[in-house]
This record gives sequence, structure tokens and C-alpha cells, in this order.
Amino acid sequence: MSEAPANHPADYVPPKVWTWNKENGGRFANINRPIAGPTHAKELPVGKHPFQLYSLATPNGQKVTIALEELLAAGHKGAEYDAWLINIGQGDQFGSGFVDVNPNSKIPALMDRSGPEPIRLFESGAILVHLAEKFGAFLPTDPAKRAETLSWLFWQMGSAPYLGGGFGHFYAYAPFKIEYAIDRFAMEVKRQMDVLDRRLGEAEYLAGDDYTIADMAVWPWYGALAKGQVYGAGEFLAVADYKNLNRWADQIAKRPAVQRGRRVNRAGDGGVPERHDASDIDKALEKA
Ligand SMILES: N[C@@H](CCC(=O)N[C@@H](CS)C(=O)NCC(=O)O)C(=O)O
Repeated sequence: MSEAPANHPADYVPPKVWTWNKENGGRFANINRPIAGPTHAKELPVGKHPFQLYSLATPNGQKVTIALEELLAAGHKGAEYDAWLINIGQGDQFGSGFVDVNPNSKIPALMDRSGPEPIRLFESGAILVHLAEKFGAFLPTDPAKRAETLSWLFWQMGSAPYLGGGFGHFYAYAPFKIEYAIDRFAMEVKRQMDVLDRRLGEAEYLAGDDYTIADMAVWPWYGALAKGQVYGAGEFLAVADYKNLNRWADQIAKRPAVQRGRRVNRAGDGGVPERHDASDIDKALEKA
């Protein structure tokens, strides 16, 4: 970890024009860049299944592997997929083939090769909606229920950056602790948990009676948070206080497809770095 900058945060005066200081420290500083586009030429592998997923088992990655496993568990054989590992710590997201699928250089990225022309997809929310619509599953067609599902799905897309990029960054990854930043994002993350806790006090799932892609998107982030599994912040944020959120987090965690999906594209400890067949996950589950 790098040294804290010589100046105190309160002494910092922004220069007229920001410049890229590669030595600014913090975890992930090596992959953060102020420019987009590829850094190197590298084609992506293509397997035999209709869906080719390029991802990693972070919360954003888990949303999609959980959705694919849920679809397979529900009998949608067309949801078979190859999952390839993208190591974001090593900069795989900046390879030319990956950037062709996701110009934003972030996992998860998906190619739908089931039709006459391949379709590229990036942003986990877009991927979940595409899969749900394609298979007619986990996204209700009743207008009110569909609206509620999409509202919670997009709530996740807008909220998680405050949890990850805000709270997680300043509490766990920044090279030194800044009270102002940690305070601001702890407040917001607790407010978000209260939003979920109230909703899950009045409904079994986020969209109501049905388990939907909204639960699949929110659980990897806020289910893990509620169980004290992210940023070592369970006690700091008093996550056990959010009883309805904890009830829901436990309930989703028990789903077999969730237990399968969360392991995919994870290297080490019971993980499945690459998934090309259901048996790849079966083997990891047997060992666990
Ligand atoms: N809003 C995006 C977020 C994706 C995202 O932030 N992915 C992270 C990993 S969790 C990533 O690939 N980071 C690599 C980088 O920023 O270079 C989504 O939901 O798909």
C-alpha cells in the first residue's frame, strides 16, 4: 500500500486542470485510468453454448451467473452458457476483444449467440432484462408487477455505486481513512439498507410475491452486506439491525441456483473459474 499523500485532505486545493497522477495509491489504482479503449490486442475465446459470458464472481458478475443458473433450473435449456474468467486485477477488461463486447471495460459482458447474428450485451441490468425477456421468466408481464420489478432493478444500478465506489472504497480500499468521506457514504448505505428493510417488511421479495431479476441483482450486493460479508463492515454498519433484509438475504442464499451461480468465475475456495458444463459446478459443490 502506498504512503498517504504529504498534504492533509483539508489542505488540498484542486489545480486548474486535473492531471493523471499514476502514483495516487489505493487498491485498484493500477487498473484505474482516465481514458477508455483497449490497452492491448486480445481476442476472446468462444465456446459451444448459445451464451458466452466474460466475467468474474464479484457481486456484479454473480447477478448474471445466478440468472443463468435460475433459468437452467427452471428448465430453460436454451440458457446454456460458457463462462470465461476475466481477471480485472490483471487488466483483462482492457483487451481488444473484451472492449468490443463492452466499451465500458467492466464485467459482466455477454454475447448472445443464439440467433442468426450475435448480440453484444453489457451492464448487468441490461443483461438481466434481455435474459428475462428472451425466456419469459423472472420478469412479470402484468404491467404493475413488471414496473415494480424494473424499479427495484434500476434502484440497484443507481444505488450500488454508493456502496461499492463510495463506502467500500473509502472504508476499505483508500490509502488512508477520511472521516468526511466514510461518514457521508456510511450514512447513505445505512439509508439504502433501511429502504430495503422497509420494503422487505411488507413484501416477501422486492417486486412482491414473485422472485424476480430484481432480487437477483440486489442480493449479491445487499444480501452480502446484510450478512457482514463485504468490506469487513458488518459491525461498523450494524447490519444485523436490518431484520427483514437479513430474512430475505438468508432465504435467497438457500436457493440451489444461487449457490451454483455465485461460484462461477471465482478462482479458489470452492469456486469454478470457468464454466462450460453443469458438471463443472457439481464438482465444486461436491468438494465444498
Ligand atoms: N454498472 C455495471 C458495473 C460493472 C462493474 O463495476 N464491474 C467492475 C467489477 S465489479 C469492473 O469490471 N471493474 C473493472 C474496472 O473498473 O476496470 C454493471 O452493473 O454491470
